[in-house]
Amino acid sequence: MSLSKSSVPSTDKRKILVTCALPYANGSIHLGHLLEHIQTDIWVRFQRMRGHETYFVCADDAHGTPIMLKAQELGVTPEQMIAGVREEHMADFADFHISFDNYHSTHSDENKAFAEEIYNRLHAKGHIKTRTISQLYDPEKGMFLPDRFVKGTCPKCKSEDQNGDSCDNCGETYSPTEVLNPRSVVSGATPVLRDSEHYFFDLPAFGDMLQEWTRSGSLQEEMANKLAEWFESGLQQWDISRDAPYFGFEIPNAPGKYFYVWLDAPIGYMGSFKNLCDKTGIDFDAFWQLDSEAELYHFIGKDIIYFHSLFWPAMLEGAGYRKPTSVYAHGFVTVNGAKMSKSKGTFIKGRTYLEHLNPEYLRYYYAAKLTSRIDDLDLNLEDFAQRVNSDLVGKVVNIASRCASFITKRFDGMLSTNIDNQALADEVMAAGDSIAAHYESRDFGRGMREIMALADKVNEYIAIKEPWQLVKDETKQQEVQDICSLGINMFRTLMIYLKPVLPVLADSTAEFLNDDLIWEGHKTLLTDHKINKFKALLQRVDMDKVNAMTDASKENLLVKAEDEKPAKAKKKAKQEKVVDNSAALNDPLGSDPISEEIQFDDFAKIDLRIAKIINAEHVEKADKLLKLTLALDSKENGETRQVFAGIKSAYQPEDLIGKHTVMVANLAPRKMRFGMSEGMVLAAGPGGKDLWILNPDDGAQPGMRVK
Ligand code: NOT
Ligand code: ZN
Repeated sequence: MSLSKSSVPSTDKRKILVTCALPYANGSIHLGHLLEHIQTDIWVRFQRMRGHETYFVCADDAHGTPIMLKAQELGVTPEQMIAGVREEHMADFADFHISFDNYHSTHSDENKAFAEEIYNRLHAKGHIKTRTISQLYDPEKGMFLPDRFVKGTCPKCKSEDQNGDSCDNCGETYSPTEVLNPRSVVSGATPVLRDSEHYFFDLPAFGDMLQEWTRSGSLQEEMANKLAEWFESGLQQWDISRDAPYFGFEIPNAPGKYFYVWLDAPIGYMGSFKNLCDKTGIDFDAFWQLDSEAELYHFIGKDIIYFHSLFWPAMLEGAGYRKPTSVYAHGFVTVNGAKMSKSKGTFIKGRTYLEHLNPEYLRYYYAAKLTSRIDDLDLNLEDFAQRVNSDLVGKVVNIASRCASFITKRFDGMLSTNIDNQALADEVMAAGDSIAAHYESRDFGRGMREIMALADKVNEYIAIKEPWQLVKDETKQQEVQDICSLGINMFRTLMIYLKPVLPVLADSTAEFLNDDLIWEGHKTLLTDHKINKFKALLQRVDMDKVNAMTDASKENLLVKAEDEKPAKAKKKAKQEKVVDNSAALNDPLGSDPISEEIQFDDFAKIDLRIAKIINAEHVEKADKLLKLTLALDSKENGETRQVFAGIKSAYQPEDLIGKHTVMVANLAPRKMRFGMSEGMVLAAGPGGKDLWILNPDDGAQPGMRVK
């Protein structure tokens, strides 16, 4: 199918289904996700404005080992965790004005039904193979370990504490079985090799079909090139099963085997759309059946091209469904020229952004820099402020603010019947087709430049005419009304063009102009038409707020060095932490009534347990500290920890023995002047003599998780 649809007149009604990649249900939405969601939303809003039947669906990607383990860590069920995260994601997207028709979850009945159906069809056609493979297994936790859950010494440079699949120090990539002194990140146990039968999808059987699909002209050039490379190096069978325990869907007739998260993730597009169809009566089959005339587009990041351009079309083909019309990949977001960094405060969560800045600034900045290619996009924060201020406030909104007050005060809000400069009006109105073509081809940057060039012309026209001078001359009143009316009209046309990018500004403009800013409106002018009183439409970006946002995003200044050279830097950060935390320990309650805000993620990392104080002693030369021995469970000879706690002002050691306390069980051990401290004790109260920990009869049992 050809994609040069820009020539298709907007009256030729298309059926279009659009998706964004599904965010994982165990992390927050950040500015990287938002590039994709904003890009897609702009495209979708444009299509809707042009009158096409367009649906935009997404979902949380809820399955897999990391999500299962994270829920365990939090002491909640995976279902509870993914429900909470989905709420958070939906609120973030809504606040960036992402206009989904549906936001579902891959852990849904619809998705289960489609995953089973597609698998069964592939199986029936002989596209599923089984084979026994050997993998690292955590004997303590009783589970197979994905690569990223194995750590150990790099087989090449011998640097310690490296990931199971690659070394941060020398860059070598390897298989987790090659790692020296491997250990499970989950339990710390030494993994063992264990055999298990796995299910594979026979991707090579679809080689010819995929090559043809790639050549159909519907893919970005860079993507087609990437695919050509993959074809050349040969397609491999794809491992689609994982052994229990796994959070996902069990494979039909394969007890204890689950679909790998990436199998049911793309199927989640269908699941979310089906859920929408069932709620609204849209015809699902019209979009997914083999001979469907509807268009299907997936917007994704460049890191997941393989899944969407090989596995996914092959699965659809094998199961008798239509294939995507196209897959559109974008690059990554960098901030100030570098990878987003937690220590620099440039790993910015959507929510943190929203707490400081207007979402439409970001929508515009991304639009202004987006192309149809897969290049990375740099969010340079100075440039961001400057560009938004100069284009949106200085050029576009400025037209309205220069003209509106004359119309309101002198002409009772009426736009004149006369067009002062037809040539200018024609030029601005005629640009609609070319701007539409840029939207259609996702060349938003070119579209924005064209709009701003028109705004410059309109501003020039107003500057030359100087209505603020003419107004002083009683004989020139009609001229003033004509000039300002044309200005207001041109502002309206530009806002029609910008509406897919700036839906809220467009709404307030619509209210100001008594006009609904439909796309076709760009071909007409408002004459003899009443407008409302002008109110400030958009504030300038304040650089102080931008800085406040990056400050709020700085996770921990002490780990600053981490971005530079991982292995060494981490050690340095640990040493610094010793100094920092011992101070906190001596003053366990701190003096600040409100401490620095942390995100849910930070909180989720803290493992709080009830521990029993089995011994407590004075520490020589320490005036605030007691040395405690804590039992982490009620077993004889169970795990114990030595912790120095600053609670001497409230308790004699002998009074503490036998009492219970809440402790942070996963705090990295810190070397203190008096010895190692292997955790932190939590007590409540204003300090001094008034500090409380738990009595054994408070009901909490050692080992219990708190939260
Ligand atoms: N959760 C994945 C990610 O990389 C995206 C899944 C997109 C859906 O964040 N699927 N496919 N194919
Ligand atoms: Zn190495």
